[in-house]
Amino acid sequence: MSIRFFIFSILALLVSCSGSGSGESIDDIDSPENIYPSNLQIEIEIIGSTTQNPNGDGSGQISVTATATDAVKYNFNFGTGDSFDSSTGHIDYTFTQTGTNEFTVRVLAYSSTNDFISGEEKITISVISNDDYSCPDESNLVWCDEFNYNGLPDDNKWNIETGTGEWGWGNNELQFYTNRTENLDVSNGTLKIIAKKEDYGGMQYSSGRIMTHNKLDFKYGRVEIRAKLPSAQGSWPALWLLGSSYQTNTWPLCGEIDLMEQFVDKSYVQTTLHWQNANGSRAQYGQQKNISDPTSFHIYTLEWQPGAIRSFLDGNQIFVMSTNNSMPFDENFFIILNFALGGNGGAGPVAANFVQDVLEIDYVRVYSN
Ligand SMILES: [Ca+2]
Repeated sequence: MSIRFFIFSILALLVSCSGSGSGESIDDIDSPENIYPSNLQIEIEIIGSTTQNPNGDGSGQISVTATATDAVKYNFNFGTGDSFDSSTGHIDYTFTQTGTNEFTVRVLAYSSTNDFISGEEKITISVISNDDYSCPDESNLVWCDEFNYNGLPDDNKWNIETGTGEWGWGNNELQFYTNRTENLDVSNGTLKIIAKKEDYGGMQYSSGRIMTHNKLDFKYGRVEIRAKLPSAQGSWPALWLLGSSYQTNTWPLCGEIDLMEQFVDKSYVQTTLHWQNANGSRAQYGQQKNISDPTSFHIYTLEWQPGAIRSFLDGNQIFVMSTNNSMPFDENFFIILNFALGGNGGAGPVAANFVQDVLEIDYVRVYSN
C-alpha cells in the first residue's frame, strides 16, 4: 500500500504569466471576447512518497491534477522534453532519469478562446533502476533482496504480516505489526525493522514482520543474512524459517528453523529447531554462541542439507543437528524477518523507558547447495 503525499500550490505563485494561443492576432488579445482562465491550481502526487522517502518509492511516477475556472484544455510540460495535452486536467507521468533530481512541472490552462494562464511547481523525485532490485552475480545464488531501493519491502519478494496474530503471535508478544514505512523502512541500502513505543491497534508498541511465503518456498540450500541487532531490554529480533505447510500442518508439525534469535541476554545469539516427535510430543533443540558486538553488522548463515542443519556467525559454527525423515526438515520452508517485543518467548519485559530500536538488515541471500 503506497502512502501518498501531496503538494498543494498556492494560487498567487501560479499565475506567473498569461497569454494567447497561437493563431491569435494582437488585436484579439485585448478584445472583450477573450476569456482567460483563472484560479489555476496544481496538485502533484509523488507516488510512494512518505515522511522517510519524500521523493517517492523510486518508480519515478507522479500524478498531476490541474484545475482552473473557464479552462477547457491543459498542457503539461515536465522539464524533460515531454509535453502532453489533456482535456481533463489529469495526467500520470513517469520520470526515467535515475537518481534524485529536481524537475519543474509547468501547466498551461487554456480557455475556449485559446487564451491561457500558466503555473509551475518544482518537485524532487527519486528514480531507482531495475538493477537495484537485482542480485549480485554469484554462482549458486538463487534469490536475494539487497534492499537497494526505497520504501516498503519489495512486494514481489515479501508479504507484510500485520496485526497481533493469535495470542500475540503465539507468545503474548506486545507489538502490533504494521505495513507502514515507520516500521518497515527500506532506504540507504538496508531494511530497518523499527519497533516503536506508540499506541497502535490496541497495543502499546508497533513493529514489523515480513515473510516470503508463496513468493519463496524452498528446500535445502544456504541462507545468508547480514544484520545488526537491536539492544533494548525486551527486544526479540528473529531471522528464521517456518514450514510452508503451517496453515494445515499445525505447528510444530510443520517445523521451524530459527537461524538467529536473541533473548534477554544480549551477549549471545541462538539457533533453534522446533518439530514434533513421532509420539506427538513437541521437541526443540538450540545452541548458542557468544557475540561481543551484536549491534554491529554480522553475517548469519544457515546451511541446510539432507540429514543435517548448521548455522554460523561470521563463518564460525553456532549450531549443528542431524535430522531424519521423521522430522519436517525435508519439506519446503520460507523466510521470516521480525522484531518482536516482550511476550513469553524469553525476551523478558520491555524497558520502561523504551522509545524505539532497530533490527537492520543489509541483505538476504539464498544459495542452492
Ligand atoms: Ca544492502
